[in-house]
Amino acid sequence: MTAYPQTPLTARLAELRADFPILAQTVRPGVPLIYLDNGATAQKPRHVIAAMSDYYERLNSNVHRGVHSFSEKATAAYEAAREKLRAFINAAHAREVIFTRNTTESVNLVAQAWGNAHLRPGDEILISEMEHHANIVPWHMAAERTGAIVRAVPITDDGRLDMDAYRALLSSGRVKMVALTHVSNVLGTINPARELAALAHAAGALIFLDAAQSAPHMTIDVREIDADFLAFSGHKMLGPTGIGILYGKLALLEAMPPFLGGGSMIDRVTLTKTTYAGLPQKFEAGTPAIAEAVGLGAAVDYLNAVGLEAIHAHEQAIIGYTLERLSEIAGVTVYGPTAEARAGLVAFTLRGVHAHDLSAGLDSAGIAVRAGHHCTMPLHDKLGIPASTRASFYLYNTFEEADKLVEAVEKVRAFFTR
Ligand code: C6P
Repeated sequence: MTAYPQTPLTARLAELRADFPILAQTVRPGVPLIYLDNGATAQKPRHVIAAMSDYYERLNSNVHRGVHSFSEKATAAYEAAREKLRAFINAAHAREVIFTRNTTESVNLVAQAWGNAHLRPGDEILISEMEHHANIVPWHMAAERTGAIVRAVPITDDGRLDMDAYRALLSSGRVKMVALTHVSNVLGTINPARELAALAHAAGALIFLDAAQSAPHMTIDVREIDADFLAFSGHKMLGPTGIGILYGKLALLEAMPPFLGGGSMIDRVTLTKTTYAGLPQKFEAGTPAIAEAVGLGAAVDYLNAVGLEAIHAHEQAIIGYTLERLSEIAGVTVYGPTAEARAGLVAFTLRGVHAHDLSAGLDSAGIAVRAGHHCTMPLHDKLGIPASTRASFYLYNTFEEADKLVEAVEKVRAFFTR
């Protein structure tokens, strides 16, 4: 039997896995599910599912509207979830935590509300070659509206941000916003958030961090990073779909005009004029995703109970092991940096086999991975490949599953090179 590396979660893994009902499913009779598509969305523990059912069974009402008891209870549950999210990222005020639908909406909120108010022709927005489309397209749209220019920080050959090029781009003196991913959803690269923020600030720019792939897997401290804005999605961190977070520094959010208009975000409306509510309501128009906020709060409780540091260490050990084993397979090319600089995901290609054929082959072994461009077309262009196959791990994944992945890749290779 293989002696696998020990991680802070090894001893609890069976117990943790039992919390996730879907992990007991089979893909087809006799083929257990090996879920390695956590970068796309994570599975949900019973605690999250139960918190949402409980909300609907015992509390359901609209928030911030009624003075009746149930509305007050629902509002308290919704605001308690906001407080959990505040503590999760160590924001100074709960008012700095805005509930959105997902990371994508959070980026759009800032690109529109902040962008329209602050960007002028010739201003520069810095993104990077490793961004997800969610952190590219809203900035392109902002540039189209305002005459600002989007420039991209290149990546190095080993898939890190080119820090010299970043400094050089910042030195134009025209950069108003730096919008970068904290962790790449393809390369797995963990970018040096604090250093990126310090350099942006020294150049007079703000920084927006896309934490979609970091917040679920490592401790985030917005004050330590000194992030101006930071966004992530509930569904990638054991929570439900339909809820995400935008963090923004209080003064910035207060000075921004609203994003969407409607009920709940107003102070007073006449037939000719609207004045707006304070934070966070100003950015939460309409009935919000209440049960989803409660579910996300439960996900935060769960992650805290397991421990973000333990989760990160576990995933780093699995990714290190997987990278080593993948490198034994002829024709496999792995993209991105070495294990120490990356989160628990790996995108790779297999010579002569399209990513979709590879992932179909893996599916027949019960292994769920993602294939395609992963919403990072510019990155795939840069890498010179149309598509890749990505395995992304989470706290409940095992070394045995990593072995099964490697064995299945080897089988697909053998099949295609017969
Ligand atoms: N990446 C993936 O499989 P939403 O869809 O809004 O919840 O998240 C968008 C997003 C933004 N930034 C990064 C770095 C991301 O990875 C994602 C989502 C998924 O890689 C689905 S495309």
